[in-house]
Amino acid sequence: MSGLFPVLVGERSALRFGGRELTYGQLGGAAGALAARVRDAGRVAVWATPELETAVAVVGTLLAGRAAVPLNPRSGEKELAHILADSAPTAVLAAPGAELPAALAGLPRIDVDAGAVGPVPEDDTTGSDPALVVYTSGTTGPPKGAVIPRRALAATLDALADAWQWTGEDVLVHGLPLFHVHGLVLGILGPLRRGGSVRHLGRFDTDGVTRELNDGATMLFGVPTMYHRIAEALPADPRLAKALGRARLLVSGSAALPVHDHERIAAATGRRVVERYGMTETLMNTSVRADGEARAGTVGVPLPGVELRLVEEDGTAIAEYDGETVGEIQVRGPNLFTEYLNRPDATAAAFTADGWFRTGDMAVREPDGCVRIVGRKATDLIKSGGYKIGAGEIENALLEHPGVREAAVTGEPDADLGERIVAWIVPADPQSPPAAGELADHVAGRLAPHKRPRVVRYLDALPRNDMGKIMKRALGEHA
Ligand code: MCA
Ligand code: AMP
Repeated sequence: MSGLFPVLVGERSALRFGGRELTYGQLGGAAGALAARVRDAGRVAVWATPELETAVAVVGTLLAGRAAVPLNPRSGEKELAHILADSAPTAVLAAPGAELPAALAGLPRIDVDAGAVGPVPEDDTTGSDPALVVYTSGTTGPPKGAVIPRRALAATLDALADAWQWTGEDVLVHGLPLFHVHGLVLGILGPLRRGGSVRHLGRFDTDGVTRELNDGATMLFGVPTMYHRIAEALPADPRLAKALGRARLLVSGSAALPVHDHERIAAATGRRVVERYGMTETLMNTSVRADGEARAGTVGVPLPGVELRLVEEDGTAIAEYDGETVGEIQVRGPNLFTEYLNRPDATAAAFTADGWFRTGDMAVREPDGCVRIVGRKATDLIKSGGYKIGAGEIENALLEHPGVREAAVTGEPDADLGERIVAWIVPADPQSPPAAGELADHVAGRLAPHKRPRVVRYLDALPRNDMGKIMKRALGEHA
């Protein structure tokens, strides 16, 4: 392999975070210097704040042939303890001055120096070597570490370059977090592999999008919540409409973008949002192509190199492209992860005997081959703000609160977040149930703020079937 980043020299802008910027030459120097410091490390954790240093840390780790474990800097103590015990990093890379929680105190800390200068090492790692371990929620239990090999990064980014006519001339703007595939792999490593530029907003807001698209940015990546907020802001903000109208490509992913938001954005800006479909374990599977017809409500066609099929409950593949027959999406290809770290059972369960990965997403194929996602197999997975959240891990956290006797967690439709997390609580003492805000803080502090319940409903008992299993569908009737 010629290396993941072919162009780490020259004066062209590689990364801009607010007022701080690195050219390709400077990025090569800083990442090269860091690579020399982590060459003998095992896996390294990266304290993934939305800053220049996170990008330098990940690029330097990859140049050294090591694997990076991005950490959500808002992770609560329980989540962080699990990730550290499971991934066993030998050091943590962080921006100088970043305050690290006590859970990280036992690890050697390496401050990332974005101004350092070192030689860019030869890239002698192979395609199957691990590049990233990204933690992702399942329906129950703590998150699992998806081990993403180097070849998957190259394969997915090159396939997207083909689908989106993505080149080194493109300037990407985004405000996504850097501890998931969307913001880190597509949003940072993507432009760097192409030799293009990325401007990160620090945090998403429509003013930042307007400013950057008016100042030469050509592409925007976001989750549906961000496009929903754009659609809401457009009627009162003609500058935003004009800026979006200038963009070459607006891309949405991580969850379904409602057709209503597609339509409002198209009507106000003349631009159609392109949807792509991916997953932490598979990176990107399908996309609407830049040279194809934009179609609201579909996620486009399989990317080059990705094999995709729809499968019935009994394992039979669906041959019809009839827009009606629903099956589970299964995929195969160089874009896939290799395993869940320390979880051979979960890895085995995720694949069919003949090597297809079971996504758990349900879809139909349109007559023109486009994939339309219609739902998910597991009702215990919630997509809120583009984050995948397992009901089980929140229930476990809630049950650790002394005021909670029983807990069940569901997702409810939400115009902004797609789904909002609802906690159904049987209080230990019905006379003084724990307040909703207290339970939200409890979950935010143990897991992560985006996993906190947005609504809490109190019940005398949870509806259960004869086997004692909670009937989540019946909970809706109590709303
Ligand atoms: C609020 N906050 C709290 C609490 N309440 N903190 C501690 N305890 C509390 N009780 C803080 C939050 O941390 C946050 O801080 C701020 O208050 C607002 O919180 P929240 O309301 O949750 O944020 P939001 O405005 O609703 O966020 C919307 C969002 C966000 C910006 C769209 O959901 C987001 O960034 N989503 C992106 C998800 C993503 O990247 N998914 C990719 C995974 P502060 O604002 O300072 O942070 S999927 C993937 O990778 C696959 C491969 C794919 O296909 O893409
Ligand atoms: P994650 O595990 O956080 O990487 O999220 C992956 C999941 O996000 C997929 O299995 C889908 O359910 C969902 N997803 C990603 N992109 C899209 C999209 N464009 N439309 C609908 N769902 C999506």
